Amino acid sequence: MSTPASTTPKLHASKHVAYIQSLDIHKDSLDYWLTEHLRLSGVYWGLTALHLLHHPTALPRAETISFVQSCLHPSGGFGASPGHDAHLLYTVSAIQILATVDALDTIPIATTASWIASLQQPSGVFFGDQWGETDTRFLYGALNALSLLGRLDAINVDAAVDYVLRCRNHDGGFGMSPGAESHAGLIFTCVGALAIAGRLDDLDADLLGDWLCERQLPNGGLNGRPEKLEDVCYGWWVLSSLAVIGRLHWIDRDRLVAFILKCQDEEGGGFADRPGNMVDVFHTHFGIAGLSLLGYEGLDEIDPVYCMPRTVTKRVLGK
Ligand code: 3PZ
Ligand code: ZN
Repeated sequence: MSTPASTTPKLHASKHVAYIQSLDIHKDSLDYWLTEHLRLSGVYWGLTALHLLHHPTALPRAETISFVQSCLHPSGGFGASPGHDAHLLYTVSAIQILATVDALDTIPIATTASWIASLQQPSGVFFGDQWGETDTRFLYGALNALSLLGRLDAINVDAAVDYVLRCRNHDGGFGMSPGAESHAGLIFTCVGALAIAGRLDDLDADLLGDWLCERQLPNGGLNGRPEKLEDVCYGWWVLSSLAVIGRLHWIDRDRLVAFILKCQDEEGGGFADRPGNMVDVFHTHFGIAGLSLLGYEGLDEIDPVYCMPRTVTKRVLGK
């Protein structure tokens, strides 16, 4: 017998708020130091989840801003923690955090925008840092951050779009570079980049939508590519891409909601990648973001392109 209403747990919102707050309080714990290399992104994941849960001030705003400031380099880029090298991924997190708490005016916008722009290559793609690894994650991050700063004019947007379109495959998906296998996380970056550039018309939405829908497995969860296991974070990459191309209704909403809710730790709070595993702030953020996109009651609305609260992107971008 299948009766989802009786077997699906509720969202334990206050447990998740307490879990995220606890990450910031136990600064002497081992976990805190293990995540030092991704701290600034961790703050973005935690803060965004708290906003969606209607607890925007559960992390103190002034401390959040001064932590972001402490990760700033003279170059204009940001590192994961104070003293770490600047990298595009953490620079994007810094800008997303400051946009969310309405404090973009606390950083040298022109310097940061030129640092990001300096990472663009003639092919249109971006390096993540001065060491020269490229992929579409960095390209999406650059467009995301520069659009929030109002400085898309600092880069060659058409070249970036051309590069994204070269990463498209015959199955309708996208890979990390031209010719690479389709992967849901990279599809999110390519679809997001095209959305920010205003070039979604260049997509075959039906073909891509079919590939994305095929990611749903019998237990309701979504995987990132064929033959792989389901994972809460892939729920987000697939779902947000479907939302951006206007095909969110193509997946089985109720079964995905049930899968995500089963990944909660009902006692300690937080979400894991799949039921029964250890929770972390990354999957907590993407679990709540996925539920928000699915219209789960009591959550603030998320912007599928920026993965930030819709109220924030409306305020910053004016749309
Ligand atoms: C996780 N990173 O490279 S990571 C990340 N993964 O920094 C953060 N789903 O071992 C946390 N897997 C947990 N807190 C996992 C971020 C990865 C994604 C790994 C993962 C997620 C399944 C195996 C890459 C945006 C930014 C970065 C990524 C994706 C999207 C890890 C392993 C890798 C990483 C961190 C911890 C626990 C948390
Ligand atoms: Zn995951």
